[in-house]
Amino acid sequence: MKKILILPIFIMLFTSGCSLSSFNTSNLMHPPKATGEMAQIQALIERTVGEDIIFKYPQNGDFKSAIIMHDLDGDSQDEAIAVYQLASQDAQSYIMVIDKVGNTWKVIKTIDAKGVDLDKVCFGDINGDGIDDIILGWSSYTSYGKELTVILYENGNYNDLTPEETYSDMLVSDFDGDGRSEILTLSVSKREDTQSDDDANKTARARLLKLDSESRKFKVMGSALIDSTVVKYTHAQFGKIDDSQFGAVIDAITDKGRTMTEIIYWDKAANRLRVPFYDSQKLSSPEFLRNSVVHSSDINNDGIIEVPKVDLTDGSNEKFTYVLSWFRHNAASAKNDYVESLIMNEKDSYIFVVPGKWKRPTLGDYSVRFGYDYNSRTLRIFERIEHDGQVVKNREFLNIAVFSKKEFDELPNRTEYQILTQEGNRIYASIALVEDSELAIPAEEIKNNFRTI
Ligand SMILES: [Ca+2]
Ligand SMILES: [Ca+2]
Ligand SMILES: [Ca+2]
Repeated sequence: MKKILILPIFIMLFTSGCSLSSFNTSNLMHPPKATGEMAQIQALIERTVGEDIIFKYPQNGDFKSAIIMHDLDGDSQDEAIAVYQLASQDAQSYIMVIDKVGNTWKVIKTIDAKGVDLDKVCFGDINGDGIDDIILGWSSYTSYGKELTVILYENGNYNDLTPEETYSDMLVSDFDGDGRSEILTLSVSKREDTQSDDDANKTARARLLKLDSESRKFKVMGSALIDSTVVKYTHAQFGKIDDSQFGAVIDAITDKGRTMTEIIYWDKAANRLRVPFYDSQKLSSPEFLRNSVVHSSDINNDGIIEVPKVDLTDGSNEKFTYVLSWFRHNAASAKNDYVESLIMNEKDSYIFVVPGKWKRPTLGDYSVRFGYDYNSRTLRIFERIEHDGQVVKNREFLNIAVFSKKEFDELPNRTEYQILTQEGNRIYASIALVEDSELAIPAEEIKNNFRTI
């Protein structure tokens, strides 16, 4: 069953890596001509403010269109928000809220925007009335200075508030479980921009902002240092991090071009924001640092987000053959629990899901080590078994290799191999090297866990 779940998800991850980058570079400035309701809304905007306008498309986030539809007043019908600039004006954009009254779209409110270009639009119930409010983030020329506008729907009016905080990336969700959404802001280190390496510029910070209904101001509910080597947050999601804790799982790129993951959650009992991977000595969170762009994801569909770790196989190079392992963070124990792993062999184009039996600790203390031999294109699998602290076995017990048909036919011991699959002139085969391995798995399982990519 595991195999069926993990293989498609894994392939999806890799292909989505490619499609993501092509999506980012696609030119969003030329949308398809609006039709239906969209055309009516666009016509209304142009009738109201003139045709010479520049629509603002959010550069990041889930909503990337010029006119965003969302139920803003709780009537179960979508209203529309549009951000635009008048071609005749510099450095001023406007936010327009449009509602369908009867059969006709009407402009309900126009607000002077805080910024010119849109970074991100999010929705969340900031004031706790059960209706989503609008959170807009504005682009900035610095990587940390993006400003926020929050538009609340109150007593039939749309009122805008401006939190004082700026951000590099943000996430809107109910972090403390009180039914109201908070805004998590992430700010990268200012070191790059200011060229100043003092403490204030060196560190990066996460802040959790909550609306105080009395003062109508956003208060910093919690604040914590986060990895200071991050230059860009690439993938922020909110969800379950273990059986009982919700939190943000954020993948990011470091100044060395590596991928890392930060987990940030609200610890209700301690009343504070927690960043479990952060190492205050290193000013970074190296726990899940990796060279491959693999994002955190609920890899096994159990509703909990797993975080990937990438280990080289011995003698290999990450670009070709590596072990991709998934962990879930356990907030109570502050440990990372192993979930699944697989071998990714990009050189020979296959993946091999590490059998459940090789998970520790089912047979006492053992570990499985993977090596890759370039010349023979062989994945070498070693077992190391300890009993009572003594190494009792340490040996190579299984190989997976790829051959041309001719090479395979000429193998003196080819009858000892099990053919996993044959593609064109390529034969993928496995061979058990010892007969009494405690880690031996049935030939059928090897075949099931193997897949070419
Ligand atoms: Ca609300
Ligand atoms: Ca909340
Ligand atoms: Ca999961």
